[in-house]
Amino acid sequence: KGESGLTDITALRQQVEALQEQVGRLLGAFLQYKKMELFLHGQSVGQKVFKTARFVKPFQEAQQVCAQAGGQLPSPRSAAENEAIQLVEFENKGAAFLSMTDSQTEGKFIYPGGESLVYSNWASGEPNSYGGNEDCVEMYTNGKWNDRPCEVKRLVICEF
Ligand code: 289
Ligand code: CA
Repeated sequence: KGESGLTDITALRQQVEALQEQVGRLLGAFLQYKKMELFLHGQSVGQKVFKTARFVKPFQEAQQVCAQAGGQLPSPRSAAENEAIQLVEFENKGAAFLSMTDSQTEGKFIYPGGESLVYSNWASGEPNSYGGNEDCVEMYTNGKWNDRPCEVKRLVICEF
C-alpha cells in the first residue's frame, strides 16, 4: 500500500510537469499569434481587441461583417478604448462607425444590448441629428464623435 502510494505521487508529479510544459508552449504560441494579429490594423486595450476590415460599409452591413467574424462594432467605454480605436483609424486614414444608435428613441444613444452610454466623446455641438436622420455614430480621426446617417459608408472596425 505504502509503495503504491509513492508510485501514484510520482506519476502525478510527472503528469503535472508535462501539463506545465504544455501550458508554457501554448502561452508562447498565443503570444506569438497575438503579436502577429496586432502587428498591423489592430489594437488591444484591457480585454478588448479592435481590428479593422480595411473597407467601408453602411452601418447595417458593417454590423453584419463584425457579427460574422464573431465580434461586434466598437463600443468604447473609456478614453483608453476610444484612443485605441482612434489609432486604428489613424493607420487606415478614415472615420469608423461605432456600435451605438438612437434609432429606438431620438436623442438617446444606446449600445446594441440596450444599455445607456457609460462614456461619450461627442464633438462640440453633437449629436445634432442634422437633417433629422442621424441615428448612427462615426468617430472622426481626431477621436471625437458625430451622429451621422446610418446609410453613409464608414471604415469597418470590429471589437473582439
Ligand atoms: O450631413 C451633415 C454632416 O455632414 C455633418 O455636417 C457637419 O459636420 C455637422 O453639422 C454634423 O453634425 C453633421 O453630421
Ligand atoms: Ca451630426
